[in-house]
Amino acid sequence: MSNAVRIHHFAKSGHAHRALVFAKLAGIAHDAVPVDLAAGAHKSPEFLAMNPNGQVPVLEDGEVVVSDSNAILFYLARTYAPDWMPTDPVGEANVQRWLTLAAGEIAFGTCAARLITVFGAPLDPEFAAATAEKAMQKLEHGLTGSDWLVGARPTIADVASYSYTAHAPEGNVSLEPYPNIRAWLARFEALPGFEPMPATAVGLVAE
Ligand SMILES: N[C@@H](CCC(=O)N[C@@H](CS)C(=O)NCC(=O)O)C(=O)O
Repeated sequence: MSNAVRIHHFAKSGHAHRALVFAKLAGIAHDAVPVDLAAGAHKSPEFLAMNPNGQVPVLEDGEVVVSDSNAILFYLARTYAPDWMPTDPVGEANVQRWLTLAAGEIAFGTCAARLITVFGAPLDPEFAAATAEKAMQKLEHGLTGSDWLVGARPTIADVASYSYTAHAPEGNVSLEPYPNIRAWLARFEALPGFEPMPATAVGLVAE
């Protein structure tokens, strides 16, 4: 039997990409299990038994089941990749600050803007654009004078913030005004093991 963790994902989900790209960057053996969102597979009884919220990503590690992308990053780092998560209280608190941004302004701004343009989601485009701009400004400021969001090496703070920020232009959120973010994205993409989320403009089609 395989010792690999299983990551249930959808190829065009930035939340799922967070979990997958982390497994790749950290060299964690994993099987990527596609979930056909277009067919409603994420609302099946089997899937809801793993995640009652009916959302990807979900991680299975033997008997352990973890849903929510940031929770998955935390679990994987603590279990298999300790270098990616500081253990001192200040470092850990700083990582948490960025996970909050990823679950806040990035999700409701940068991600939402892309949900509107790519998937036709019935969300408020003005709110999404304004919230995305707040996310961008916080990242740009946080990367002033430093290569990574927390400390001198990449952590799960960078992983959680990467996917939707890299794909912000798909939601008509320009990266042009943010040189620190653009340099950080390039640095992240140069890490060994990095694999991108597929670029998309065609909607909710499983790959
Ligand atoms: N807070 C969750 C959000 C996950 C999420 O929004 N997943 C989306 C794909 S990006 C999804 O599964 N949407 C289907 C649905 O909500 O019905 C996380 O971080 O994992």
